[in-house]
Amino acid sequence: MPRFLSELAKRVLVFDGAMGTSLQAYDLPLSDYRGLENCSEILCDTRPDVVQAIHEGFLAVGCDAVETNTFGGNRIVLGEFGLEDRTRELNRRACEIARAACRKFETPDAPRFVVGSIGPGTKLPTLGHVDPRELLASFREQCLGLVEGGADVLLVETCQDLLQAKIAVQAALDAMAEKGVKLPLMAQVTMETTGTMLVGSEIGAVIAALSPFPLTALGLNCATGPREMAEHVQVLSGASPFPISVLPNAGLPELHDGKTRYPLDGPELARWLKRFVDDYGVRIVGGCCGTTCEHLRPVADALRGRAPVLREPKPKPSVASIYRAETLKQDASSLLVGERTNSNGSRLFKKLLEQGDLDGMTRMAREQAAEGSHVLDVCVAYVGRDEVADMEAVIKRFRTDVRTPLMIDSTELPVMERALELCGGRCIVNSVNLEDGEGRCDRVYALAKRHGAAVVALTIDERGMAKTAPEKLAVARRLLDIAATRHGLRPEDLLFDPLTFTICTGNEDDRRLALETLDGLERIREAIPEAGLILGLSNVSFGLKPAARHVLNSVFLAEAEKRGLTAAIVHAAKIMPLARIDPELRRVAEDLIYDRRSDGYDPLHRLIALTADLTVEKKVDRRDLPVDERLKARIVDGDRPGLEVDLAEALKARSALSIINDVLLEGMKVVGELFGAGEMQLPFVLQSAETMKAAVAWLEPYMEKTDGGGKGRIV
Ligand code: THG
Repeated sequence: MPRFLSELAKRVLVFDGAMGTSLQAYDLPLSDYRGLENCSEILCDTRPDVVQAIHEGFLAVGCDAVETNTFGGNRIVLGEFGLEDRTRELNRRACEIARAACRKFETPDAPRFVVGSIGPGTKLPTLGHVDPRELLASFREQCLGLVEGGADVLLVETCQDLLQAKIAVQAALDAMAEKGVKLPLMAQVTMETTGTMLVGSEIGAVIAALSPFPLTALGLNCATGPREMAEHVQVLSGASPFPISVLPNAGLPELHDGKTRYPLDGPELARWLKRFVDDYGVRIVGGCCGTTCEHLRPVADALRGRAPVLREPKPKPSVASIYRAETLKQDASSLLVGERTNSNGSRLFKKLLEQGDLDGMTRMAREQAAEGSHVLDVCVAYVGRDEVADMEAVIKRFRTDVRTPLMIDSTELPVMERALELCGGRCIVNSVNLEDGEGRCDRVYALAKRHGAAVVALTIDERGMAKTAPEKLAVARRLLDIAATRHGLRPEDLLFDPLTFTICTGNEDDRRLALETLDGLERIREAIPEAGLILGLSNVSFGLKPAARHVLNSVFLAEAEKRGLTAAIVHAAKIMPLARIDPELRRVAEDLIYDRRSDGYDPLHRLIALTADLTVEKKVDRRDLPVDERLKARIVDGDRPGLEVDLAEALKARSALSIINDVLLEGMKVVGELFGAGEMQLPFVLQSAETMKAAVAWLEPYMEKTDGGGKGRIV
C-alpha cells in the first residue's frame, strides 16, 4: 500500500498553503518569468530555489505534504506561453523540487509527501471552450510528467467545471495505467460564493458524478474561506463515499487600494478546520489562496497526527446533470425518464431533428422536465443521418440548457461514447444486452466504467428477448456477472430492464408478455436488490388509441411499482393517478395485464370498447362548477394554467386567507387522503403542492391588504 494511504488511514493529514500567492509575495522580476507574466510553472526552471524555499517553509511549520508548482502545467495553458513542448519536463522538474524539500524534513515516522497539483486550466469544456478530447490529451501529458517526476499523490484541484474534473481524473488514470503505477488520486472542486461551482453544479451533482471513480479523497478548495464551505462539507460528510479534504482560502478576498487581501488569520483558519475534522470527519486539511506559513503553523499544531473521526456516510446511488443530482431510487415514486426526446418515440422530435431545430428539441426537453421527468431519454437515431453528429449537437445544447440528467439511448458505440464524453454529470447508458454476444456487451460496459455512467441492461441474449420470468432473471444474472467481474461495476450501477412489448395485438403469443415482465421484475428484485429496475412503459400499449394507452400505461406502471420497478421511461404528463381512472376501466386494464380472460370476456376487447368514445384530452370541463369547487379541483388535479382567473373570481366573494384555508387547503386534504390510500403517486402530489404554492404566491399581496398582517398558514 502506498505510504500516503497508510498514513491517511491513521491520522489527519495537513497539506500546505498557497503556492500562487506565496510566489507573488516574492515580487520576482519579470525576467525570472522569462517575460511570461503569470506563468508560475516557468519558475521551476528559472527559480527552483524560490519554489523549494516555499515548500520548505510549509514543511518547517509541520505540513505533511506539499503541492507541486504545476497548477497551470497542462499542455493547453503552457501553450498560451509558447511552452507546450515543455509540459512533461516542467512537471517532472516540479516534482523533483518538491521532493528535495521533503527529503530535508522527513523522518521514518513522519514521511512528507509530494502532491502533484493539476489545476483546472483556462477553458470550460461544458461551455464549449475546448473539446473534451483535446483537454484529455493536455491533462494526460501533465500527469505523465508528474508520475515520472515521482509524485506520491495526484490532485485534480480547483475544478470549476464537473466535465473538466472528470476529464482530468480520466487523464490521471490513463497516465498511471500507461506508466504501470497506481498512485492515490484526489479531486477537489471549487464552490463559489453562489453556492455552486462556476458552471452551476450543486455539491450533490459533484458527488454523483465523481463517486464512480476510484478516488482516494474528494474535497473542496479555493474561492471562499472555510465559513462559506461549511454547508458543502456537511453534505460531503453525509453523502460522499470518499475521505474529505478541505483547503479553503484565507477568507473571502477583499480589495484594498487595488490589492487583494485575505482577512482570515491562522488561528481562525485552524479553528474552522478543527471543527470540520471534529464534526464532519474531514481527513485532509490545508490552505489555498492567501494562506501562508503563519496560517499553516496553527493548523498543523492543532491537527497534525490527530486520529480521524469516524464518519458513516450514506451515499445514495445517483445520476446527475451538470447542475444537480437525482437519486436512482426515489423515495416514494419511480424515477421518471422522459420518453419524448427520442426520434423513435416522438414524431415531433423526429421532425425537429430533421429540420435541425435545436431550439425546438430543447423546448421539448424542458417541457418534459417541467412535466415531472427526473431524467430524459435522448435518442437521435435516424436512418440516413449521421447519428454521432446529431447526438453531439443535441447533447451540447441539453447539457447546459436542461437541468435534468440524461439517459443516452443508442445502439451505436461511437454515439454512446461521444455523448458520454460531452456530459459533465453522470449519465445512464441505454443500453447493453447480450444479443450479439459478450464482446459487444463488454464494450458498452467499458465505456460506462470509463465515464462513470450507470447502465440499463436489457434481458436479451443470443436467443433474443427473454420471455419468461425465469429466463429474464437468468439473463440479468449473466449481465451482472460480466459487469462485476470484468468491469468492476456494482449492482447499483445497473438498471435491469426485463422488457415488455405490446399486449394489445390479440395474438395468443403476446398475451402473457406483461405478466411475465412483472414476475421478472419481482425475481430480479429478490435476487439483485441493489440494482435498479426499469421499463419502457409505453411499449405495453402499442396498437391502442391514445386514451386507452394512457389508462393501460398508468395501471401497468402502478402494478410494476408494486413488484419492484424503480424507474420508468414514460410520458410523465400522460400518466394518470389511479384515483382518476374509472374503476371499471382500471379493473379491465388489470385483467388485460394479468391475462384474465373468461367465456365471452376478453379484457382487450372490453378496454377498446370502453375507451371508444374517450378522447385523449379528456380535460374535465369545470366551467359549470362554482368557483370554490373549481379551485379545489385544480389543487387535487395539480392544474395550474389559468389558475389566476379563478383566484381573481373567488376574491370577489372571499378574503385571500379564507380562499387558502377554506378552499385550497380542502383540496390538499383530499390529496393527502388519496396519497395515504395509495391512489395518488408522489409526482402528482408534488404537482398539487406546486399548484398550491402558486396560488398562495398569487394571493399573498391581497392578504397583506385585506387581512392586516395575517400571514396565513404554512402548508
Ligand atoms: N426499454 C429501454 N429503452 C427504451 C424502451 C424500452 N427506449 C425506447 C422505448 N422502449 C421507450 N420509449 C418510448 C417512447 C415513445 C413511445 C413508446 C416508447 C410511444 N410514442 C407514441 C407512439 O409511438 O405512438 C407517441 C408518438 C408521437 O408522439 O409522435 O408510444 O422498452 N431501456
